[in-house]
Amino acid sequence: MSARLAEVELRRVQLALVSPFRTSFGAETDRDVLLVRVALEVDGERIDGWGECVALREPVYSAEFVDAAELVIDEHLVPRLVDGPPVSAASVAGRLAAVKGHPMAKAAVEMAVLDAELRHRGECLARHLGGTVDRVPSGVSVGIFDSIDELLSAVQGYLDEGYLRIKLKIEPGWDIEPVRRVRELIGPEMGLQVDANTAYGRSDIEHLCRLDEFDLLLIEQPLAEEDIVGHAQLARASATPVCLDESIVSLATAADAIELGATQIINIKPGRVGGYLEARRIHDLCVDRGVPVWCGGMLETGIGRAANAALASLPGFTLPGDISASTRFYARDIVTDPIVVVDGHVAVPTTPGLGFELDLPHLDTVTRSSTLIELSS
Ligand code: SMG
Ligand code: MG
Repeated sequence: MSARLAEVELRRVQLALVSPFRTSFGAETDRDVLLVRVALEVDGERIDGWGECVALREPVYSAEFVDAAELVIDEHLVPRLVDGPPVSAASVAGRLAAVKGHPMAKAAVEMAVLDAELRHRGECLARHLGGTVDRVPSGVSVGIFDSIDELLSAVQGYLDEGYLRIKLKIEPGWDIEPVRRVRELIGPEMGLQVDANTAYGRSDIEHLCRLDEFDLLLIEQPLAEEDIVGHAQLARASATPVCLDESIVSLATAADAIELGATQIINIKPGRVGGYLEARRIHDLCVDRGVPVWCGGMLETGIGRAANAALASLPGFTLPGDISASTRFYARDIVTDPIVVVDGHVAVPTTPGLGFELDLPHLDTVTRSSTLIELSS
């Protein structure tokens, strides 16, 4: 296949969340999403593909943020794909490698090219990546509340919706007691895990070991992104498996963290590692090393969630992912076939491309800006 980049559009979409989502780094009340549309010209035919950038409005989860992602795509990434050899999804990462960092921006571009390429070939993402199941178990991520009663009522609602695993956001002052009470509510069998989004330090290791009594599946990213040694210390001290999220930004960081004993499970987020193809390489490495993985979430719309469900159908994804229903965050999605949870599972999309169709009239109503990038070539 010999494809040329014929057009690139950057769209900013604003979606209100059905309720605020509070983590140790702040509260999200709406999502400012950057979408990338590419038109590929293949054998005289034009085919559109869409990608979703998972960067948040502010650089509080990681260094990236959505304004910066839009700028870097416009001024530094797209120009590198215009001149030179034909464009293919497999070659995007290599062609963008001279630009340091910005994995979420790079991932969005690669995703759009991949979507167009797969649509052209009539192939779905799950098959392209090597997925082996037609549905994946669904977990839900539950934010921090003002009171334990509010937390328990939210968790009860998610149990009623059939989620198979609960993840609680924690921070200093909101950890042992909320976890104890939720464990009491959900019983000993239900999967439960916690995510601190870097809110603790090495001096908290003893305190974090108190979570051992709740039989958690894992503790996610308690310490700073850079603190690989601290996570290894915690992993030695605690019975709860340590799982890295923010620290894993590439195949190489994953390999190092495993070797150093800093992560016993890995949360794979395609945006954080530069795309779905790097995500698959991390999956393959983890299978090889016997490290379980699961698919994280960044409050994606139906575009990113469809692709995440496809990724999670690979055999190494042995733990439920943060692939909750569209209605967990959004009253109305921008796709015609939003993710739903049935018997605790999400269906793996089988349609060509990433596995979604856009609700274009609705997308237009939530679009705040749209820019066509000048392709000089
Ligand atoms: O997409 O269902 C989702 C949210 C999952 O908790 C989630 N994501 O650190 O894993 C994480 C967070 C990052 C985003 S918080 C605004
Ligand atoms: Mg996390």
